[in-house]
Amino acid sequence: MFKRAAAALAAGAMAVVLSACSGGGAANDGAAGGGSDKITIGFSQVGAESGWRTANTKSVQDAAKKAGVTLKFSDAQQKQENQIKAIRSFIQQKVDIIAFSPVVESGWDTVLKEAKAAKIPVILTDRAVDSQDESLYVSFLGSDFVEEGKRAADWLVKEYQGKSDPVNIVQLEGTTGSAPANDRKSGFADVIKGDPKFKVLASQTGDFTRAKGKEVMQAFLKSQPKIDVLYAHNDDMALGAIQAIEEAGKQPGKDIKIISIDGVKDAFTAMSQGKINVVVECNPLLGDQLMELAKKVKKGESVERRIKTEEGVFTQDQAAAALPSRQY
Ligand code: GYE
Repeated sequence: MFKRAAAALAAGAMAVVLSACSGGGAANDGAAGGGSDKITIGFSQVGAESGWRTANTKSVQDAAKKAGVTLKFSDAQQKQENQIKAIRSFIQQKVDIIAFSPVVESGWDTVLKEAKAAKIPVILTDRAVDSQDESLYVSFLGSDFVEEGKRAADWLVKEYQGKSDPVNIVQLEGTTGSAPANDRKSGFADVIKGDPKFKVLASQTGDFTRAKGKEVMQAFLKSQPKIDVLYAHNDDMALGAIQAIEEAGKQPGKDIKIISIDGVKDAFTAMSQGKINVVVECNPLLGDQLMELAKKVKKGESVERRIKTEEGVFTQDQAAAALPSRQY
């Protein structure tokens, strides 16, 4: 049984490799434009660290199927070296397009230059790179994380309007060096710096996971005598922190107000129970847009360099009503 499944898998992998060779092979040198309509995309995903990421992976896989795109999917398990390896392997396989969501912002120039030399266009999805050379990728599709951080802080400013007591904040940061962690932190800081009553007492990475979010929150609760607000860079860390807060005998959403980002179903459930106060939405459903973009790039059409996702902000009074229609 297992052997048969393995053989079928191997045959499937061979078929994928063969179709990739005939699609993007000698006829057009793997370059954008020309050739057949068939597209092969090599997609290097960050990992499976969060509910957001799981929804994003599903969206990309489903959309590829729907669009008739051959998708070579690789999970980097949150490691940049794995992503670099995956991109090099996509280059060797002469895929038509490389798409990836960079785990961190820095350190991509060398491998992106290799892709450029092989004439394989690169689309950034979800997260940006900090490369100065803009010719290294054709487009960046994803959210505005600075804006998300600002929206999180805007809620806080409103919530404490007219009050002058200090507001003690702890922050759970996303993966160190990642675009969403950097930008959500700076967007938030930019807004609250206007009022000295807002004090960020402690800020540490929880790597966008529930387990780490819980662990770091436990440490915050031990080291900080009074915490008024938790700002978590994603829902999974907020959900982990909620466990830590409850285990410490405090009420999340009341004793400690919680601001989170993403808007996955579990966070909406927690919000409808009063445990999260506000969620800034970040949409993971990028698959259809990515396929559309890839097709245009393959045809040699010009595409926008920056495509931003549209998203909102949800408060507790909206949570219960919005829950049934959440898609992720
Ligand atoms: O917020 C988090 C995930 O890059 C926007 O990564 C994404 C972030 C998302 O792990 O949950």
